[in-house]
Amino acid sequence: MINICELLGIKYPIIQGAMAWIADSSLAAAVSNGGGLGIIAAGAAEPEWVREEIRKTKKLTNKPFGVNIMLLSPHVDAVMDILCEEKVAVVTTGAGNPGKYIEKLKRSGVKVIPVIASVALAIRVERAGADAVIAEGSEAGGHIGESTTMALVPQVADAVNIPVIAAGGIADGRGIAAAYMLGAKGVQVGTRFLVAKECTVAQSYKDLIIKAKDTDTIATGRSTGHPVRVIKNKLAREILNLEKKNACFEQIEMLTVGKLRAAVKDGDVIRGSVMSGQIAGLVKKEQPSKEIIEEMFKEAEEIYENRIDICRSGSSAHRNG
Ligand code: TUI
Repeated sequence: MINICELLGIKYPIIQGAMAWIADSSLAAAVSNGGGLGIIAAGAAEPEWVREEIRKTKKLTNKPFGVNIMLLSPHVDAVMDILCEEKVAVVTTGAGNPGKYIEKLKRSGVKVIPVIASVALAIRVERAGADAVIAEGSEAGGHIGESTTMALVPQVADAVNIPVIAAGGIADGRGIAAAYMLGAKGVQVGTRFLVAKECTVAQSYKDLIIKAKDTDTIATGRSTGHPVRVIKNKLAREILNLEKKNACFEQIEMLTVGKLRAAVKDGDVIRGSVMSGQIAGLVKKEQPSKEIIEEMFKEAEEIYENRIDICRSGSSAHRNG
């Protein structure tokens, strides 16, 4: 099976998570320059914004980078055309099945790596020609599926013959090592890059992530069929209250319109939507992207070198220990 670093032309098998409104040319270029695969998050942005960010990134790095398309965006078709025209190295997709776009992307020389939250979708996108899949567990921030990373990754790894990249709950070397033990060949990391020096999100957003503890995130929107993991703030509590009262889809949607932008751009971390993974409690300081990547892989390698024998009393591993 092809190695992720060879497939993508990168030094470390790490992809930066796509964070809508947040991951722009500044972060994408820094991650790619640091040896990972930087990603511009197209989210639901206007197509011309995406083209501009691609061109800015090309000026900031000569390394490969990618663009993530959120498939619920009203601009998907136009953004797909731009990605083919600009010959972006890699496209990751989220929040849907990218099947109908895969052939065109591949014909334009673009590698396609869908983010999936189930075995069924992993199999479908492999058949449609995906180069790899990102198996994202529900520990992740933003729009999530039902399965945890621990349960999803090995099941996807058994079901497909393309490389599986683990996502959700990974923010240090232990997370990387664990992902590999589950059958992953690479990792996607979002929450830790939120606090990267080159991440342009509002400082109050970064501060909230750094302050967060293990139990500070919650999934809102389960009742609408679009669960989203966020930091528990005033907005999250209001949404959860509405859901408890069985409010209709429109009422809940109305409360969330423009709220991610409010948190990311205006720094309103009380009434805005502060998307974050459960691993925020492990994220302690702002650092350059390159340092984050190097630190994570150094930790993972140390774990590998000093690997602890998994032993039960009387096993040979224990006796030799
Ligand atoms: O897409 C993400 N994370 C995101 S997208 C986003 S923007 C947004 N904001 C509010 C509501 C909705 C989106 C913020 N975070 N991660 C990848 C991901 N994809 N997680 C889960 C899925 C997913 C879920 C269901 C993919 C496919 C799917 O079903 C498709 C099918 O047809 O089976």
